Amino acid sequence: MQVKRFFAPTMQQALRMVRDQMGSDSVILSNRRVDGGVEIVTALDYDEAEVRNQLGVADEGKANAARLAELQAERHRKLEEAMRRSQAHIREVKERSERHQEPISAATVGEPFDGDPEEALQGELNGTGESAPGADGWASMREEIHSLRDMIQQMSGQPQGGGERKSSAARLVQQRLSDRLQDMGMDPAYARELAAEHGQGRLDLGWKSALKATAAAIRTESSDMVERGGIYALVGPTGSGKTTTIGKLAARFVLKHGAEKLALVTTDRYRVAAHEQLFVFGRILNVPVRVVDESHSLDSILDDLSDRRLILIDTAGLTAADQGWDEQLEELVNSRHSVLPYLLMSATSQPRIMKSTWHCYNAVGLAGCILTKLDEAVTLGEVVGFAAQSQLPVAYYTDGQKIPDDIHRAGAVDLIKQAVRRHQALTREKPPVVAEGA
Ligand SMILES: Nc1nc2c(ncn2[C@@H]2O[C@H](COP(=O)(O)OP(=O)(O)OP(=O)(O)O)[C@@H](O)[C@H]2O)c(=O)[nH]1
Ligand SMILES: [Mg+2]
Repeated sequence: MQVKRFFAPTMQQALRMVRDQMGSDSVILSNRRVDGGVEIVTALDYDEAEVRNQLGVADEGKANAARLAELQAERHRKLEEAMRRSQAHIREVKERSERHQEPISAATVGEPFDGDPEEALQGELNGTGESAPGADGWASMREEIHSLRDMIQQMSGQPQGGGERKSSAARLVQQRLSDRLQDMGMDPAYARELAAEHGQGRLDLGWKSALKATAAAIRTESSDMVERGGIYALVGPTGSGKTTTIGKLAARFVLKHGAEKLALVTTDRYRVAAHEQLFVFGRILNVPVRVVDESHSLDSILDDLSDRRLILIDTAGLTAADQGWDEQLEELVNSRHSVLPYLLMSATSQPRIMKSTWHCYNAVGLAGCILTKLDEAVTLGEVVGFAAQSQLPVAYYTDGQKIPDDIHRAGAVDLIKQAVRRHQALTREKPPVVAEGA
């Protein structure tokens, strides 16, 4: 938990400072008029149980939430004041020592110090500081520095030692990290797993480390299927964007290489007017469209199209319960041709739907995936989590209905950056939480 005090001439300015420096997740512990303006005390990662523990107010009856927040703010003000006094004292000793160039009596601060007290303080705060040579006697200065360090720890909410408190602080960071990852849209189990692994220290470092690990787990394709050619079948739930994506890929191919080396195929003979959209694309691009049916097997059609550099196969978005599900997937799996199935995953799906879809289609030997509808998703943690967990190479992502513009090659870091930006935009929209009665 990080507590900070802000001062500004007006409430509006003070609130803006809070939002800029603490983000919108901070809790306002107290606000009051003071000489020359307004003072606000806020806390990031505010934890009521931890505050009760720190203040020794275990009994809920003794302090309700608002009173507790006020007590915590008051404690912070006192700590800041004590710290200011301490710093002034150290500065004063240093100046005196420099002015007189003479030993300062052990009764005050001990032996003269020939190092830089600021450096020593920094070393102490980092836990690396040693006594300066000949500084045995400046015990009171050291004491001051130690108490200053304790105050800084208290103000930043760091644990003061003791295994139990340390582990409860670590648990708190992990909980916060897991919450934030889930807030970003990630699957709860995956978020908890990441938090347990990366939430060992500070929350901000854990957050960066978890995102880095997610980016490292995402596999992406190093070449463009439109460039390398081949036979690709797009599979996935109904409405995931298979036909539209085929339109985008086909248009990209025609723009670069012309229409002669491209063909479109559909295995969807299960639904009324199933092929219409594909035939429209075929007509516009001047590309043949072939339909797999009782008289034309997939293999015979692919034999006919053997001179084509790129063949894109559209499939029907069926569920495992639908008639035709097995038949359609078996055609792909049992083909004599090297058909590479790509799963289309909409970014608007819930993580557990993504997981079950992936398990359903895994049987066809997925070669990769295409992430669709990134423009429609509120958060992108779902889809980046899916890519990281499934480890399916991501070929493209799509972010709109425009053909051929709204399809892009995917980079792992780029996807994570988009997910972070989307999450930040979302949290910016939330106003800071105000503790009741503050
Ligand atoms: N906003 C947005 N809409 C998309 C995107 N991709 C596809 N769509 C739209 O989603 C709807 C469904 O897309 P289709 O391509 O028909 O989906 P499908 O997977 O072929 O669906 P079935 O044929 O029913 O299995 C259409 O209205 C598309 O225009 C995208 O990236 N963003
Ligand atoms: Mg379709």
